[in-house]
Amino acid sequence: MTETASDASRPADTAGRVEALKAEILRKLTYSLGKNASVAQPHDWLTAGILAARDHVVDVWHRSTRESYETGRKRVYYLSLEFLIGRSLADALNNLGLTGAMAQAMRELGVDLAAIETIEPDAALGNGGLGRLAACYLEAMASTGVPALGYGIRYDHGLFKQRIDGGKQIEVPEDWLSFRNPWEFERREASYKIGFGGSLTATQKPGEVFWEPEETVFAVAYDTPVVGWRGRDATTLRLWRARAMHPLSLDAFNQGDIVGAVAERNRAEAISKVLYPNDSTPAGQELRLRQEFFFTSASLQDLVRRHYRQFGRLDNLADKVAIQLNDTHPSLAVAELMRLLVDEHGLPWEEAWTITSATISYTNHTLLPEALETWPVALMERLLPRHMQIIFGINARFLEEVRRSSGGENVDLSTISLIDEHHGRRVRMAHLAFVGSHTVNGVSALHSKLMEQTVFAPLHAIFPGRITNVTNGITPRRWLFGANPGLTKLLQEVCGDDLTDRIGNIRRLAAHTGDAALHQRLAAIRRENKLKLAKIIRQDTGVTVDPDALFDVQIKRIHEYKRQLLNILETIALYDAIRSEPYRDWAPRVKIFAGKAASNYGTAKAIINLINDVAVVVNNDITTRDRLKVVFLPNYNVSAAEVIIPAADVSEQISTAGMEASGTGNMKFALNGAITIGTLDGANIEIGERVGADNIVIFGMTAEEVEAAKHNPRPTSEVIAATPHLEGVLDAVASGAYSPRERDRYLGLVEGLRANDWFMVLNDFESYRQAQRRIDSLWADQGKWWRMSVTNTAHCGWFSADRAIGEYAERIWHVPTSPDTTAGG
Ligand code: 4GP
Repeated sequence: MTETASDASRPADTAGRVEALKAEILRKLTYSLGKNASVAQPHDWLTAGILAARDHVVDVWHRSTRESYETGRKRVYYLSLEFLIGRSLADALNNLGLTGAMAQAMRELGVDLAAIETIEPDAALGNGGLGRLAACYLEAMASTGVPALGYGIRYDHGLFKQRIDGGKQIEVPEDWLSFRNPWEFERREASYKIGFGGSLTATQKPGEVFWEPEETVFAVAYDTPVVGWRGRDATTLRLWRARAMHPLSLDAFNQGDIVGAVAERNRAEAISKVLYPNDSTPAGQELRLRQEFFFTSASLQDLVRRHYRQFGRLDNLADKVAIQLNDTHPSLAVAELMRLLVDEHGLPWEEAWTITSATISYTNHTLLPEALETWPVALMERLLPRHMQIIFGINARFLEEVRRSSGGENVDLSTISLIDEHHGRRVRMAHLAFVGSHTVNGVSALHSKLMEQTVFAPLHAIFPGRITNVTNGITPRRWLFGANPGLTKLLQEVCGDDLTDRIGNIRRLAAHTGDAALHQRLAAIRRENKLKLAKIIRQDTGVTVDPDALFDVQIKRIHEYKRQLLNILETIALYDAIRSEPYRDWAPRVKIFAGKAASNYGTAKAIINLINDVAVVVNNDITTRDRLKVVFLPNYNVSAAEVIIPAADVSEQISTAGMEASGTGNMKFALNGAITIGTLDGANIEIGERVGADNIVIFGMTAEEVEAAKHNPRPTSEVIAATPHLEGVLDAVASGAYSPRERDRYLGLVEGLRANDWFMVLNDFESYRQAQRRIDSLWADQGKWWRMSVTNTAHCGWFSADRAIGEYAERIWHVPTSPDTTAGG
């Protein structure tokens, strides 16, 4: 571990710091862990290091929370069912400016900091983009001085660990809490009752209802401080754990019913047991709804109580509180806030509604129909009777208002109703969130436009101006300064030391686009990063790859719309082409894939299998050995991304246009200097606008063309016949050329494609293949390649999460950010 950006620009009393840290670590080791240095294991050193770092974070945290409390500043509450945090130690040290001192302190104690950092569990309380975005935003709010709390669930088991066995994905439970979590603080006093089921009675007061739940569980808070850049501020991640009211029935136990004695406990604790995989079947749906209500109710009770304690009134809630719903999972917040205001605090409905809709805002992260949540009315009535009643109340008033103001013309009320009557009466959670929010945002310009034109078109017509766009952002602290210290150091040399405070200054790099000496240094840094990745590839897959080959990377959840299938089919075409013309000067390539498939998503799992099967054939073929390698790295997670992204030459962002809401991986790659091969989808478009059309490789159908093709599909046989190489590739896969021991393994996959090219894999194949050949010729001209790479880095500072948070703060939450830290580009 070397000195990082934050250390270097702070000439402090390093020696004194190192001594102090050493003493702190040893103290933690001795008195918190009860260990003597001579017998301490790596995990003991890690915990001692975390506890020592945590003390520094806590100092900042207390100051931040005290300040925001004393000044009565407006706070942001970010509700998210997912926080994909990853490891925290390196990030916290980096932000505190303690990386170098900690490394030195550990070294003097005989410990390698970099090595122990890699045994920190990778906290995976999320499935993918939406969860990682939440984690980036908490850090960015801490870095830009926005007082904030993130609310979520403290799952015992996060996203499963993935093993690859015989080419297939095997899911193994994740266990990040098994050896306690040294970052967190349990808050027994912050414990709330969460009710389910039961009966309703109207009280004397009009509109007020008394709800007597049939079942009650406790939500107990666990707080983790998140420190921002240079340790100026910290935000809080408050995660809820479910506990039973009566953990043990002694009666049952004494009668010998051992299982029955803990039944209530098991049922209650199941709520925070496991992260719910997305793309799931109806099985377990009730548990998912229980999770959603559990964390939403606990969070709202908590923030209302805090507000009331501080201000003694609720009419000013919207002035002091901004609630951001990260997708629809917490959209019961609309009904729960109404319930708290009307039933518990006795506010009249209309006033409660004004406060609710002035406080809440909602971010949409996907337009895929299967991901738009709806819940059966019958289930809601059974599990959350009062909330269902409130939702009916909101709906009735809303529809009445629309009917009145439109004079009954031109509005099909069934399209805007919160209840979908077509599919057995279901509550449309996105509509609930939309109607209950003052602002609704998409996550890229295209996505926000499509929200207006498609899924939300009827609501948009009624509330024009409610939809806005905030293009996603990523924290440069983790994804550039932390993950790529070599590049950061060079960038500081060129753009100035204060680059880390003002990422916008990265544009200064643009003046050096053609500097050959700079190119060489960049190439050397990339090569180092590639060597590091190559080592991991060898360890995890046994495949040896050449760091001088082009590293072509696609890492993300495995999904048909993300089109890993398109990538691997094109890889097969390339493999065939190299074999038929082995004498040609092929650019050596390593195709790197990583990602997890939802456990019940058969097609995604088949795609993983196919990639691995293709890898076996290609990697063992001596004719192509030096030109092409295919690698599937198991167990993709945040830490893996931190190593892979700085080593990438090409970033694959090849979703079917109109289907990837934004993407955030695309931003991380481009900022680190990889060249994007991508469709005109999500934030790719905005990356292209910033770096210029010559510095990104775009291919494929546009969102409009995809839409048109769906309505008027061209027969797939025609597409295949018109596309060179495609028939051969499909035949090879279907006939078992890559699965000789199970020849029909991919028959279904290929037949599916031939039957319906919903994701435009066949339609975009030729365009993608040509784009890849364009990549080949660009790579052949290294001067040009590095000019492109420099241009990407120089113009992607805009994708900083600080810019995104600045936009949320100004346009949605109406809270100030610290002027000296907002970094745009
Ligand atoms: C993801 C979107 O698929 C991705 O395009 C976007 O960048 C990310 O949210 C953050 O906005 N959606 C999810 C999900 O992760 O579960 O719907």
